[in-house]
Amino acid sequence: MKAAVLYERRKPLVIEDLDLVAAGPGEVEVELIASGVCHSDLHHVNRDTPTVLPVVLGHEGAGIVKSVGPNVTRVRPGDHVIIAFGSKCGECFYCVRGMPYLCTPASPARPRLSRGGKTINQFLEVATYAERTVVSEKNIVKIRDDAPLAICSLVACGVTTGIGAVVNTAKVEPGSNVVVIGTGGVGLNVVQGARLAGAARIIAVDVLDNKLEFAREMGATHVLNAAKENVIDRVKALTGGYGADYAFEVIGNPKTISQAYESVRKGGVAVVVGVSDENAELTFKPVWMMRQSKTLMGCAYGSSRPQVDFPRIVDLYMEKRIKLDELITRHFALDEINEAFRAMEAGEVARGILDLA
Ligand code: PAD
Ligand code: ZN
Repeated sequence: MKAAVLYERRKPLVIEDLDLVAAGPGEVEVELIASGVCHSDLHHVNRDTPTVLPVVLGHEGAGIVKSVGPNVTRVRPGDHVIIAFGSKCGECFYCVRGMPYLCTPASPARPRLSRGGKTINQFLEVATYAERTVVSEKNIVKIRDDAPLAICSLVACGVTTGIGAVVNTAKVEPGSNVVVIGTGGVGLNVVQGARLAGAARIIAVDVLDNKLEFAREMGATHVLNAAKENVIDRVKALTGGYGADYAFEVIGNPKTISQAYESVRKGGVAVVVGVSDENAELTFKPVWMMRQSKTLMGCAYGSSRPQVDFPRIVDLYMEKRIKLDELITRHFALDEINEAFRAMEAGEVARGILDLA
């Protein structure tokens, strides 16, 4: 089966035929229908990270169950599924506390991909830039048959992370003032999460006007172009001089993390969603943290529990309470993955999606 392999950092992915194991005990083979293209994948191309190469990237996938290994009870062939990324062992310190987004498994997943007998790693144990994948049953979330499967692939990362940051991590209350810094594929979902939570003002910040247009469509009440305006001054002016109740950083840059922290009022909460460079450092004066009683929090995977959150998010979409179609600006074939990365980096798309079927 075909997949997109990263052999070398800062080099294009290579489309190759790989060998995929048959689903073993507790594993499920999925015929992938689509995979969203997330900036987290591109970070591993552009940056030096702990991810071991060669690797098949992609972690925002949905598809149809092709076969199941022994002892699989959650799904059967033909089921429509969204694949949750990262290990989800269900047994570790974090999983048993309801925090599968921090899962720290006792043992790693077995190698499932190879070429000429040499192992190729699966990014985040899922590797969705491929025609098929084999993953643990625990990563598989069955969804309703009437939901459009390709569009629902975005629920596997961007939508769940963005909405989850608002609803699960920060627990934004109705009437809050919210700032979202960086309104790309994930930030746009923070915007719609804030709308869902009943935020009064949703202030979208980006450096590209087309992203700010997308943000308006997803529910932003105000937009700021950080390349042209002073973000902190404008946020204060829009919030009675106080600052926002909540700010979300959805880029992964210490400068914009500081901006998020500065944008919130005394007692406010700044949430870091963006993934910064491995060696990036943040400096700030902690005395103000005390004086202003501010909170700075991290947010992995929208603090989500995929088995609970994915079906809920799909229901919200099917009831037209959230928008997913509008997030998809362009479709690409698997062998256009490098072009999809270029379009994302250039800021041309809200979200790009690979059609894999
Ligand atoms: P994206 O490229 O679609 O969006 C990033 C946005 O930030 C773009 O619209 C840019 O124009 C904008 N931007 C860049 N610099 C600035 C700036 N200085 N001021 C304002 N806006 C700016 O990426 P994405 O939405 O796919 O991902 C965003 C980040 O979130 C990225 O770091 C990714 O790795 C991270 C992420 N985190 C999780 C998680 O679990 N926490 C999950 C998924 C993605
Ligand atoms: Zn992602």
